[in-house]
Amino acid sequence: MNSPSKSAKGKGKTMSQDYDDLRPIITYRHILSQNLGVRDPLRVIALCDSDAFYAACERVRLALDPTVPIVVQQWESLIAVSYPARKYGISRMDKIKDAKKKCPNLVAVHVATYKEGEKEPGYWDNVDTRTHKVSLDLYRRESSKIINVFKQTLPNGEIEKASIDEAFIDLTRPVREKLLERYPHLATVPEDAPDGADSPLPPPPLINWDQLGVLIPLTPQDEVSAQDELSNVESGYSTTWHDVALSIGAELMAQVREEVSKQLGYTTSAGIARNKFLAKLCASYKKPNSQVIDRQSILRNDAIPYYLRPMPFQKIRFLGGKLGDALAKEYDVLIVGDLLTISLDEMQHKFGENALWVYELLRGIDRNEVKEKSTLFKSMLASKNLPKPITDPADGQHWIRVLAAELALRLKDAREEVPTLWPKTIVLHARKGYETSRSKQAAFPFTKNVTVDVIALAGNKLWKELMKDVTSINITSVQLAFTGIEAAETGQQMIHGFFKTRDAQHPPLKRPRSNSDDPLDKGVESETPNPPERQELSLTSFVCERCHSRIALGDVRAEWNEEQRASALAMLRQEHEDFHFAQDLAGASHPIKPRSSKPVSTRSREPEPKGITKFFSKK
Ligand code: DCP
Ligand code: CA
Repeated sequence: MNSPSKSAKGKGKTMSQDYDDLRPIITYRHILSQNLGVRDPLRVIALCDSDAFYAACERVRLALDPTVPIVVQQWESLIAVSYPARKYGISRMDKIKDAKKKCPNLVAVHVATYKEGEKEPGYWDNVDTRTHKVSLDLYRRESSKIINVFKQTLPNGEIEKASIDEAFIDLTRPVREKLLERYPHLATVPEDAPDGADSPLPPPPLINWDQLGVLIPLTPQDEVSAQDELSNVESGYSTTWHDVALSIGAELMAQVREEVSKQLGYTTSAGIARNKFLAKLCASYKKPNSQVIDRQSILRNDAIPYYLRPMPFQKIRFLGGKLGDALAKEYDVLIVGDLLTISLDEMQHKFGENALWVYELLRGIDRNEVKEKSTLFKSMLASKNLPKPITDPADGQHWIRVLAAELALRLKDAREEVPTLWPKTIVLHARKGYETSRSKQAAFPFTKNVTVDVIALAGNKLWKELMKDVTSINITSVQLAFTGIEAAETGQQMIHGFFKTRDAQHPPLKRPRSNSDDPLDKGVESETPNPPERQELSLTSFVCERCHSRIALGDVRAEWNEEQRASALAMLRQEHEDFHFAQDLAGASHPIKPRSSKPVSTRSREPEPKGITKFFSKK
């Protein structure tokens, strides 16, 4: 089934043996299988990424015309630049005053912030990092709305949120349904089929790719003509059933993206290919620095070699960083094509058995599943790096209130989806410089209505304990977190009743450590307890939701400003995510070698990484 068919030629060029799985023979058994796994030869995966996301959220919130040049700033830096603003040469690297020089009628929105005394984040005048705290709540909510449109429009698609503005969509099942609907003759094995269900499908129809998206060319020379199927036919290209599946996937994605645009006002870019790796890669086809937005790119299997080969491999996300460096150094090479000459044995000899996933990635193979991740996170963290350190213990309360407001809002939003959520523990961390932080924690009182006041009260208590017996302080970072957030499950209907009726008839179920009187005021509060995404930019460490380790910057330079630290941390986070990705890939290729999935809290408890995983930061 994996052997290349005779027609495995693109434009008369010999397809190298390196890419030998591009035209698998597809049989009736394949198309009729209910079990659409990662090896399904008709697999179709999309990655959808919102264009200039934070800027688009602010544009929609302000009901501005899409042609208005708008940027989102955080203090003096830009964090998102709309495409009309990019026309003026503005990029994320610019400072706000330079951006305004480039485009005098630029709309600059400062990201919402929390400020003391306010329950909700807002857009205030005179925001100051010394008194305010960034809120990404709007972007999280809009992100959830987009995911919900995906889910409604594609009830049979599997959707995995990949970041605040990206999601993978497994289109295999909805595509299969459409395929059988459109070509009903595929649903029955013909009586004269030589090998019964294992007979290959009849030849596929020609495809009209017009309106379906940007077709990534089969060869560099095809750039211009590739949109036209006729030219492919003339040049000897023969369509495959996988191409048909991709074209149906493209139709579905066009509908989904149209819905997002119609219902919410966001444009998106998508990549459609046979797996996650390729979908993500081709979603940004020609995107950097270009004005092309609101479009989707399609990567046919036969286009994979020509697309991947000339690519500088260190530009590929997972092959950037230390692993890419090591490969480049070891083999003195630059592009994917160069690495194709390295045998699997050789790579495994140098980089360990798990090098198989790199070997396969270079050949456009990725067997990672698209899996919906639980939106439930066990903890919520609000944190602030203090440009002006706290030296008087009495000043801590200002920040506790600000952080409490964020936790209150996030819990409120989370409870919109799961009304019975409650946090078991509240934790306060305070750090001096870049030393290890001190922390105190306590059981969080059971309260129906988790208001800013309730959280601030608990936080202040911890603060006082932390400051007890301390004569001089110099706190540069405070974090307030809920941990052990759980939803009341079956068997606890009383809790449901309690939350629903909002009266005091049912006393709160006995919870360990419950110790407070409820201020039984109105209003059930609630958000998706999203991972602490980019709001943690100003920290020097983060807690990974997957392995529960705290990942800290090893080398924080005193002269770094907030942005430099933020960018170092963002790189560290990316690297750590890549580490997990590498593990997943290794796991997918080598199911016999899973790593312990036990949560670990410190680095020292982790076994030493082997082979390729050592190139990814897990600290
Ligand atoms: N973001 C951020 N800091 C960064 C990178 C991104 O705060 N260093 C935020 C702002 C972005 C959002 O994340 O709007 C999504 O990031 P993308 O890299 O997808 O960038 P955009 O969506 O802004 O632009 P593009 O259209 O190029 O995807
Ligand atoms: Ca984006």
